[in-house]
Amino acid sequence: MNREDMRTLQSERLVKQVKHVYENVPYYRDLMDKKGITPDDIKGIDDLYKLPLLTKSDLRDAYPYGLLAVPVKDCVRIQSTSGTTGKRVVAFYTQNDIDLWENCCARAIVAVGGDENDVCQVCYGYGLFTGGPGLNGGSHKVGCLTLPMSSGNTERQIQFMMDLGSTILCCTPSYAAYIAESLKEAGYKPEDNKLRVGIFGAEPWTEEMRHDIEAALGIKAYDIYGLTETSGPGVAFECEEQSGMHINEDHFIAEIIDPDTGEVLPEGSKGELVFTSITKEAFPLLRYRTRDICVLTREKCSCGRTLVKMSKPMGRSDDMLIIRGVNVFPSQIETVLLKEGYAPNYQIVVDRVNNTDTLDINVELLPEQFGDTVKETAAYEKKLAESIKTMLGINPKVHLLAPKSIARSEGKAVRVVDKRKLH
Ligand code: DLL
Repeated sequence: MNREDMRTLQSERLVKQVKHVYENVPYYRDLMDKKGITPDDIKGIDDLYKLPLLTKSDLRDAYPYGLLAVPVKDCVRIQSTSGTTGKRVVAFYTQNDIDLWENCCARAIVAVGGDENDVCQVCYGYGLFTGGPGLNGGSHKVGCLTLPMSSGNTERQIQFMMDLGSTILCCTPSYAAYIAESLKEAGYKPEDNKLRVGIFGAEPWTEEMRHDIEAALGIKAYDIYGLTETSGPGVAFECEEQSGMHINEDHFIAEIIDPDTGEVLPEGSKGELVFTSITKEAFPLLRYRTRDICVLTREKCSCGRTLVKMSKPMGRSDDMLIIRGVNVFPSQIETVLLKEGYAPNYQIVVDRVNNTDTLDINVELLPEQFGDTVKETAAYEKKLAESIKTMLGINPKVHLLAPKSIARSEGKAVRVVDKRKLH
């Protein structure tokens, strides 16, 4: 579709969507009223900037049903974010929303040459996380033979992959690297598997990591992007050119804003990505701040698609970390520490060793806690690690340290040391 036709389509859908939201979501209507805007002010895409921005904290305030735009009886599913904060983000879907979402994922599979002859092994997590259900649905729509593996149990992944001749692998890039390593350990060479392509996303990964995975599995590795709030994976996907992800603009209008002022930045600027869902019925977020920092480009793509492309996310405008595919806020770790009776003197160290994220948490003991035997300290470390695992869903290594052993900062405390070279 040429640019003009796409803008016309987006404008029509936007006008309709703003009315739908204004009439059915009191929370957003209040925000619009506070800005003095009514649906009549939004005549097309050029008026988009007038609408209020939404953030994750709006989602928390309106939890769980406050942003729902249709009656619960019309919803058929929820999905939720990979992190486990007290209040998780819960997204709702009508059957039509599910169909559109799966179509978006199907586009990602078709863009890497997938068709009904493929055997598509989906090892993103299933359940509340959107990765498994999204790519599972997309794979069905394309007509691939779908292996709904979910993540984990790598031995079984390998057995099915080899026995059934999987040609497409869908998982996080870290899990792809782990599968590759396990295949090698089991004595397989890259040419022994039938895999052709991988569709990897849900976390940041580098070009170096892409090359490593491609070589280790003998495949082409493609990026896929999305977030629970906008339905899940498939908001954007890479094509054969492997240089940025095409955004499904007929469903999501993308803007780049200055994260400090909220102002819309000119095309080609680096800033925070904002999405407006123009086709979703149940959970249609308008101008939702993703906190992902990236650049949009409209340069002609050799694949022939005219959809705008987003760069790989280059970081976040908040402090969220993505560790082994799971969204983690340092404040979640702090909450556990305080609950368990530790002082908030800690440092979170994240690294990537052999393409797998590691999470180490250094925690200072209070003077009165210090002095226990090595055995006792090890038991405390284990207990704390378990509490943190319950909160985050991933296993950390906890190190209890002597009082005052973590360097104090003169400015903001350095809570997070991210040694991964992701950007
Ligand atoms: O991670 C959805 C997804 C599943 C995407 C499977 C791709 C594949 P959330 O758990 O809500 O949803 O996390 C969304 O993850 O705001 C980004 O910060 C990050 N993210 C997602 N895809 C990528 C990617 C899913 N390809 C958050 N590269 C987003 C870098 C990504 N970061």
